[in-house]
Amino acid sequence: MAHAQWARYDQPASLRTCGSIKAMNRRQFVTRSAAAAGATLLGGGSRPAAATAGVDQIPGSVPSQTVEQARFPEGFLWGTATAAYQVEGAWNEDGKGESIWDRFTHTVGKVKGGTTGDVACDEYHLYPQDMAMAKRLHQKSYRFSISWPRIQPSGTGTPNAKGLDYYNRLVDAILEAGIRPFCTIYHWDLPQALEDRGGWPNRDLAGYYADYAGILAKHLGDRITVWAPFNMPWSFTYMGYGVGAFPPCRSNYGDFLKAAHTVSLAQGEALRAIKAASSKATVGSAYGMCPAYAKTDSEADRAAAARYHAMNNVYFLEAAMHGRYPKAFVGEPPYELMGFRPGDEKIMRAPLDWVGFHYYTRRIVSDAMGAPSFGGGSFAGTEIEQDSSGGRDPYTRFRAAMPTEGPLTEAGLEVWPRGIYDLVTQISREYNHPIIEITESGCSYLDTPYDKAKGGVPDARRIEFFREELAELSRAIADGARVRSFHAWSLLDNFEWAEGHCQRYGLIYVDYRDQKRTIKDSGWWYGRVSASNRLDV
Ligand code: IFM
Repeated sequence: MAHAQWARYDQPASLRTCGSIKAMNRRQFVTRSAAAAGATLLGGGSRPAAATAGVDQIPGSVPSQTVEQARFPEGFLWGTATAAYQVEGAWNEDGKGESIWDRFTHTVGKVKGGTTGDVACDEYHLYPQDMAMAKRLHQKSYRFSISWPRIQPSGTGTPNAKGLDYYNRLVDAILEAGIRPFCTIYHWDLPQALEDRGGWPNRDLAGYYADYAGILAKHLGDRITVWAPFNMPWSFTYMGYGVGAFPPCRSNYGDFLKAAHTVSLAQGEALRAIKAASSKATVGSAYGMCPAYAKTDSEADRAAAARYHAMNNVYFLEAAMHGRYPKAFVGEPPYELMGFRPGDEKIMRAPLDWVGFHYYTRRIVSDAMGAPSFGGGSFAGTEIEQDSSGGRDPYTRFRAAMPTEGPLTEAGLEVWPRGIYDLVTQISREYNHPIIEITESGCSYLDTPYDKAKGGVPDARRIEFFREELAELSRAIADGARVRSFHAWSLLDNFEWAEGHCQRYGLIYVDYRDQKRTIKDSGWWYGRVSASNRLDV
């Protein structure tokens, strides 16, 4: 069955211009049917914030008193996050090999606007000024990723000294700025040579990946103590192998399951390789998560929401913590399709030292057992699931929709501050109160430098987004969640995957014509928050 996103990607990139998807910058005051549904799920029994607010309040918004009273603990790690392919550029410099994203973006028609990450934010050369800006904004943590093909151009073998040198210099610059370096080992840029050997569905990649992780820990582990093996493993396996929205553009559910299983094995192998190479290492995660709210209070919808949570939120977490997969499927997990072998549970098991996850938006989930056919899922951007009417696949049998009750960002994601409270408290409950790092959260708005604001970037909607969401996070902390950091996505506007330069998530505006950086109003605001641990600044 054809997926909706192909219709868009099949158009030449020149026809898919920035900003044409939807007019999303609106406030929606109309309460829609999902509001009631949102209250029915996720345990805890508390009412959504909107229900406690005044009648005229925007659905999902947080009362200003909660914002004013919010306080974060002394030593809280305020940070930002980026990813190598999205910011570095220098795509073929100093011996770097080709990645699957180089191949994808160099294929006509794949990226909106026809842009590539060849130059991106030129972080490869401009990192000293970017770290100086992070310092100016009182940052305490910087989450960056390493490009595997910069370290091992063909995915295996002797490391490329010039690639290692770059990350040595970067880590030194981060530390000199008084910031904690937080390393994501893999944020989607697989060496093309490994895709040519079968990609993630090939379980040999678990071993190659563990070697790569061990090289990093050996060379950088004297200074980096915080490691996340994979950024959003569900997303890159599903979008790359399950529905083909991302490279390597395969759409086969079996390939997705195999890829996901290799990644679970790789996660476990990598944890052991990192710890063997660096005694200072702590290992956690950077999973993408969306709190799942059952569409109705029916048992079937609640069970579907639980399957969504198992598949999209905790599949890899459960594998690491307990050496098993959670109940994501109707019936037994399709072990054969996954390529699961006896003994794999021991390889997967690698209890994490802390749990990291992102929060952007939420999902409303319903049962699709009665669906006559399966849509196979369809995605735009990195987060938006569209047209789930038929249910996603024949194994999980749920529909997951993104509600539009709250306002939408430019990328079309619903703003729902309460979601972070629900998600953080749920993970805390389910995993015995682990240390939590919020590894990403943010919003795309296209505000630009404005001459009437003396060239500054007045991006009030982003400030509001963070203010309300962080107020909800502070409530979760007050209620006992052991959250020690928050990383805004992103330090800089950057290359937004298949959306190219058409989305801007940064606290710092980047003019891609000359690489000029301008700190947005939200960046200055976030700097004051970082300096004071409060939101009314
Ligand atoms: O830009 C992405 C990032 O790479 C992964 N998480 C979501 C961000 C915004 O879409």
